[in-house]
Amino acid sequence: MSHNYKHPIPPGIAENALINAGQYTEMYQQSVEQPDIFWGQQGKILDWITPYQTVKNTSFVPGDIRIRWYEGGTLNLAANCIDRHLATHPDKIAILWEGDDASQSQQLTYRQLHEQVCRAANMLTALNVKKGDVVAIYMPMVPEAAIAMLACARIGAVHTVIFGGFSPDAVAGRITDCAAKIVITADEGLRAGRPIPLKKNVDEALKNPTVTSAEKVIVFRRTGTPGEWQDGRDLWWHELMASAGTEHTPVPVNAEDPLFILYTSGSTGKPKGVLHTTGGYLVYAATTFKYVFDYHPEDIYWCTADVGWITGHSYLVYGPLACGATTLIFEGVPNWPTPARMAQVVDKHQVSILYTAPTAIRALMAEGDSAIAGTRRDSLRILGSVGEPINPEAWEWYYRTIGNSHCPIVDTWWQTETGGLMITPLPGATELKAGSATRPFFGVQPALLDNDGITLEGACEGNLVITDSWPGQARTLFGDHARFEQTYFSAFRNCYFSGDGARRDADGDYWITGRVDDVLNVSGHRLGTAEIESALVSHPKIAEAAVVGIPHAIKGQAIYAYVTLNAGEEPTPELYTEVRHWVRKEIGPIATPDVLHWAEMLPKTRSGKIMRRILRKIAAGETSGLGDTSTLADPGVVERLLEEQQTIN
Ligand code: 6R9
Repeated sequence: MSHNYKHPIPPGIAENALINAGQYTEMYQQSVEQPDIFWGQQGKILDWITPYQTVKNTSFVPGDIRIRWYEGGTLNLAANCIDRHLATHPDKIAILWEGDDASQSQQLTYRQLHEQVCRAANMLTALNVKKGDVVAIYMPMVPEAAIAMLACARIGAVHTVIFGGFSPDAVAGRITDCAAKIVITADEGLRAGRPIPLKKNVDEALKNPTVTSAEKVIVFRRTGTPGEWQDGRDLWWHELMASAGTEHTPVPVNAEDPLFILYTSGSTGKPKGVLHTTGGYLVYAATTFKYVFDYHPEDIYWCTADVGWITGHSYLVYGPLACGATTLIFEGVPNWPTPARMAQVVDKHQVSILYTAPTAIRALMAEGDSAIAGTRRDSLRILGSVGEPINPEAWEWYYRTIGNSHCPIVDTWWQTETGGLMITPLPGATELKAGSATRPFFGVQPALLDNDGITLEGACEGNLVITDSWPGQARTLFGDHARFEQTYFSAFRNCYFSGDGARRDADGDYWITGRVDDVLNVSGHRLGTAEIESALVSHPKIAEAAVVGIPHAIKGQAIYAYVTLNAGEEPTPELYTEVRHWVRKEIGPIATPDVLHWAEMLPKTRSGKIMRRILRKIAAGETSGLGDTSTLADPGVVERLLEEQQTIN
């Protein structure tokens, strides 16, 4: 089957969808021709305390990068996600929680969520957290993670959620960078039956002398094993919550007041603190949620992303709750205790919209029919994919096996920096092609440029940029607007550069080809090669390191690290294990190199630049097409590396 084969919209979908093909075309046109009118109208998806005066005030001109939406408007995010639904559906389930162990589950209605978030807001206020203060959240996938985020938003505090898989050093770096005053964590997390020592990691992070801002640690009790307790600093969540009041008036904030900072990897240096503000972000999260998942009030929606990533922010918590939906939070992993766990959760909770990642789909596909054993999945209506390009084989399997060939798949391309979905099908409007993210969402103007910045027309492949602002766009990098301009607006004039490459076919559909910079995507997690290299060279025995990605059947990409040892050091099997463990400790398990290649020397140009293009080819086992190696300082080095090429076992 050709990869350009179009799947027609499955029967019954377009008739009942919020947007059909004709409406998409009309609305898209208005959204780009008259953004003020279009987004002015869409802004009404929220309740505003003071109405906005100026819808769009943005510029992508170098030296004047300005991204402001809904200026003059004031609102409260938590009130939009909770309080306003109390009038219409107080007893609807807001959060449905499924534990790692299937015997544990929990339901929180909007009324109950309101009470919890009010208590948590009062708890934070009692600890002297004020509007604009930063709170770090390092939590497992429990409702309290969402409650903590919403409580921050309710009092105008800024949260930074740190993925529970990050190491103490990575936690310390983030807390220091944004000067978080409070850390909210759990004693332990639980995944696939294994405890994750979150509180112990926080203890270790806070021992780091660079961390001076964190005054208190609030500990949610999940397993009952918090480790060492530091009186005066450590406080139990359940004790504070029990003594906090259930009444709380949401604090009005300006549309452009910060909502959260989320650290993400770039091609250079330390992780960047991507800053999102309140009004535009929530309008965008809510509208994209509503239209892209074709949300209907009776839906049960499940996004499998961890709350520590942008998908967890926009589509586990904020988008769905702003729309008054029921969102399922799953603590565990899709293939434990059986490969059919994901399908079982779908049946058990009658999930109608499922949003997951290609890496999970490929892992289940590898299990064959046992991934769906004993399940029906007939509650499903819409499927979604996010995090990395989905290969057509995985797409077809998802469509046929999980979705019983009757659910459209929305393959949503977007990024931490975009706040919400950017290029994606709409269920009732878009014919699908396996592996294509298809068309831009309302207000999104993609373009493909060649390396000289020339706009390419028609069917072509190039660097994916966006030529005008949209409400969900990140406003800056926390504390470093110059780096924001440099990273996203300097490669190509007057547009936002995504760092991705894409192809556009003759129908005008987009196919994302992956990162064109030094960012890896391992199981849907973004990792900078520079970050891993810097962790490697901080090991006392390592002189130099270069990290590249290689194709991997399940993870998408695997991490291949070339390592040069200091003179006199021997590459032993013990050191191999130790170095992998070192990176794990420095960053976290997701960054552990799959392969170490002990290299006597790295190929460099005469000016000393490491030739990554060549290293990528050698790692992938490509012996031909290495291109011009004559500029290398020592051409013989390539031959030697080729002989020692390592494979993943
Ligand atoms: C939402 C999220 C962003 C990078 C992005 C791209 C890749 C995400 C994709 C996709 C192809 C899709 N990516 N969705 N590539 N098709 N549907 O994942 O944010 O963690 O910041 O990663 O992920 O390479 O640039 P983030």
